[in-house]
Amino acid sequence: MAHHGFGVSGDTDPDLPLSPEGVTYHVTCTSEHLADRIVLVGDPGRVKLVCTHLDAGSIVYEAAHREINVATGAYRGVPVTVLSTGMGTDNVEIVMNEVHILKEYDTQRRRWRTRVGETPADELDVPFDPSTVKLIRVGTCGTPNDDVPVGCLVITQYAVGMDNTCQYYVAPEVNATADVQEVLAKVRTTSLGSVQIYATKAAPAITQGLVEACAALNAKASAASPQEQQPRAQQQQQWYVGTTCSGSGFYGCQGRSVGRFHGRLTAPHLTEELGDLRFDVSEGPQRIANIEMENSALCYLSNMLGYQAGTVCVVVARRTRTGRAFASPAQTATALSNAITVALETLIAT
Ligand code: R1P
Ligand code: URA
Repeated sequence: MAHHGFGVSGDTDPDLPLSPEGVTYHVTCTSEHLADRIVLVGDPGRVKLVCTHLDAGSIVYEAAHREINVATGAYRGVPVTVLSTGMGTDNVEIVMNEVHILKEYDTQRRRWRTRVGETPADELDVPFDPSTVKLIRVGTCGTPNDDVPVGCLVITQYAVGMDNTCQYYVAPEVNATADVQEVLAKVRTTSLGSVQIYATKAAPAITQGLVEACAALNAKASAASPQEQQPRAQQQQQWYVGTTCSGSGFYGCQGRSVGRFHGRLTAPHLTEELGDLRFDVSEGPQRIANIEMENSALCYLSNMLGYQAGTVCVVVARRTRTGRAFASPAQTATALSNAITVALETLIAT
């Protein structure tokens, strides 16, 4: 396990906290150990689970600090880093800033790298292509959508931030498009009109890659001979593409009123209102598919940086007008294993 060297030399920049060895303050690794392809998970314990899907014996680096566990190995020979964010968009903000530092700050020369299309500072300055950074979140979520059962995988196309984390960053360009404005305007018609909200979009290539990987997973399961005992994780997997809402909490922020909080929420009918929305975007009619706690900041900040990001989540809670259910541990485990497979396949295909 790696450890911090902070405070050793006493010359750490408080606005760019890097140890003398180039280790960032929260994500405990150097640039060398952060692959371009990154799987993000909320639960720190899920890092080990994702690692079981990587090539045997491929883990070259592991570290842990607070809720952020890091492991770097390979999937089908391609380097991949698995990183936990912990719960919430505020943690994603920390991770995204430190991924940005590790990818684009030259710690030896103490300067930011130029990007492709910009004039290099000198012959040692190799221009960086931000689109090579690909991040896919593999999470769990609830759904307000009566078309979506528990155990289904939700693939994000549009993103709504019900948190305020990104109000501190100037909006990425995609947010000004008619499609994203359509999503935002409709969501503002709900109780969220009194809360600061924002909308953005996942990287289209990641959304498409996840859809194709789900189709390939099911084709592989269908092709297996009936006599062949199919592992549970290879049975047909349902998936759904839609808009993901991210809350800054799990309970009142997602319309759950518990005990003495009952009757004291500003948006008590949030799930019904979100479940009723219909968007008219370029890809066709679209609905809110799920509610979780990290995707909005991942997509917003990645769009600002030119990185490609998206999310696939297992639906564990169904809270719709027509039904309520919670997934069994077995349903969750099967779908999570499939979500990890489709995320890894997408990362190496795009
Ligand atoms: C809440 O239980 C947590 O689960 C979901 C939410 O986004 C939140 O982080 O995602 P993860 O399973 O990735 O943590
Ligand atoms: N995670 C969430 O954030 N919400 C749910 O309802 C389930 C999982």
